[in-house]
Amino acid sequence: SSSIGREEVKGVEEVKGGEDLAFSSLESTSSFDNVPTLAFPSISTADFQFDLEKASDIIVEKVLEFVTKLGNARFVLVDLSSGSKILSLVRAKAGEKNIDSGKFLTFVGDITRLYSGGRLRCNVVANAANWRLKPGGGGVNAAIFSAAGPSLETATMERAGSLAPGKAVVVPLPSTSPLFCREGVTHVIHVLGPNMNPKRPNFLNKDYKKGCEVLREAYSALFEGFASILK
Ligand code: AR6
Repeated sequence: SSSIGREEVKGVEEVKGGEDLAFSSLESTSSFDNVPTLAFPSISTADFQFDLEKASDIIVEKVLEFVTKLGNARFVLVDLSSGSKILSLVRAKAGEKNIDSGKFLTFVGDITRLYSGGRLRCNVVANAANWRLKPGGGGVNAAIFSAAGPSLETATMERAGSLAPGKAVVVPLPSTSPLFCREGVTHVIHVLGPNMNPKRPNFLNKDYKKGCEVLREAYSALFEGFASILK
């Protein structure tokens, strides 16, 4: 809805981070802050080298499935740069499918600074994790573990010691974590996507039949994890 200053692109809204847009007006739309919102990165499409066209199809398919299942919850696909190819592919495909633009948005910004840097409240954040569920390794995993502080690693290890491809684990964030106090994130959901990078474990060696299966499974596990928090 243009009344709250967001840009509509074929039914899907792209909201840019930073302070230069009229996005702060969202704060004053009363019910908005309380809408359960999952922010998620595009799983597997950077370090794990998954094909962007195939990944964008799967993201749109899975969001479509869960947007209807989850009632008033919102889904936000996040990437760092406004030139993000995955964001534009997903926006175009979501527009074609007429996904409710109030329930699915794309957002340009750092997923660890959605509220402080972009005035976007997301109570749940997904992480494109590694199988050891350990900090570091670059990408969004390194950013989330670093922004959340050491308590995320402790809380994660209490829930799971490792993760198989296609699986997700929901981790309640201790209220002392900066990601909780500063950004309002109450849960991190770690997801392990399919890996097409020969230098990483569980390499699928161009097997996109298996790869697509595992990516679908990963998004289902992620969105079901989000649903379990809402209950
Ligand atoms: N905020 C928002 N999006 C981000 C951020 C951020 N701070 N950082 C990266 N992205 P990747 P993968 C986007 O490589 O392909 C790690 O080493 C990025 O542009 O983080 O699943 C883990 O330890 C891309 O669109 O995840 C694993 O070993 C998306 O997040 C491995 O990488 C995912 O990119 C997982 O690789």
